[in-house]
Amino acid sequence: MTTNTEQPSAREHTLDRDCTTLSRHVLQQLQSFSSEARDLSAIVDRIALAAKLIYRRLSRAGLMAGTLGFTGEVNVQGESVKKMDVYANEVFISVFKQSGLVCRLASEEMEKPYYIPENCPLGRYTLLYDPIDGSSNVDINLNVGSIFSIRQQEGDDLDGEAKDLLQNGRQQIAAGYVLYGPSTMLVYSIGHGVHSFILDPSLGEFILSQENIKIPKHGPIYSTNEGNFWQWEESIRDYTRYVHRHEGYTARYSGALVGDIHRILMQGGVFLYPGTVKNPQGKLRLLYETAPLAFLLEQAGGRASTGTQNLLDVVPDKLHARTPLVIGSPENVTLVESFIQDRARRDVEDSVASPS
Ligand code: P6P
Repeated sequence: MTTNTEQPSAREHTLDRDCTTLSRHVLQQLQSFSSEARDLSAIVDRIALAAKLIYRRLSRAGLMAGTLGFTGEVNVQGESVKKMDVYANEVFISVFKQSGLVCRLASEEMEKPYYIPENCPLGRYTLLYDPIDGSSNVDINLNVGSIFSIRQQEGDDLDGEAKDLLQNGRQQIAAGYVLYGPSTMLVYSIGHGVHSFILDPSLGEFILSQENIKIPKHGPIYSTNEGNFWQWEESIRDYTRYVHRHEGYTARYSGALVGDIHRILMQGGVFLYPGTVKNPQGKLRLLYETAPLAFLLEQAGGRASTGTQNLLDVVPDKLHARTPLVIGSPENVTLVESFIQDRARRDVEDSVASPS
């Protein structure tokens, strides 16, 4: 038997780690058992339940009729909807019913926020999420993810438009993602560092795998869809030409944001999805993609910007607002920004030198 003064045995240490579930970890992070701490712990636990349900479906998707492929619908983003998108979206709604926690859900898949009436009188939290990010990868059995952000409701939202969500990313109280890969991993932060949990299917629990993850200050990876080169601003082309001509860089891009970001978090480097001719504001959505990832990467010592503005300072004008994204190791993000600043300076000098 170990007394408090003795070091726990290896067996007891392993047992304790197996008992460090998400809900317990959140309370440890907050060092509190207040009602707010318990609420946040319960919310993260419900997100974990959603992740388990989505993992279970994904792991059998190829064997279950009616699971893969398209629904034939087009979502508010103008994107063809996958059956898995619909399922995952409904999972997040279902796990918060009868919870008394979350009144509103805002999703990539829903034009308007979804209200859970039985929760609304007292549930003062809003979940913003991308239920399945990178769903184009589902049918070819490559990694996909879910992205989530938690905000507190401000005011009574009497018109049901959830206008209080149109605030910058510093209003987030928690954010994270689930990576459905060789293992299913949940990475989250409630403002006290970044921590990862791995789903142990034999337990049906997410077990602590790494605490206080810190991104390398610089990394070799640049992650972007170079097929958009023809649509990019000249400054982004300048950056791309630079990494093509200098040793020490390697390209990695999966077409699924969560996996690409997780690689950057763990190995260092930069992910960029700049504005394009088709999407001048970029393709990625602020409230449930770029802002939660910016929150997380900043907590890990990284940086996130639009290329010209700190991502967490961006105030959306609508629920599905998009932003360009440059995110990753601080030195790598700064390098990308330097090309944008240089090009802007040269444009000013050119306009002064030869006014039109
Ligand atoms: P592209 C998936 O559709 C997604 O929203 C992100 O997961 C991913 O990073 C990006 O779009 C990929 O976009 O234009 O490179 O196919």
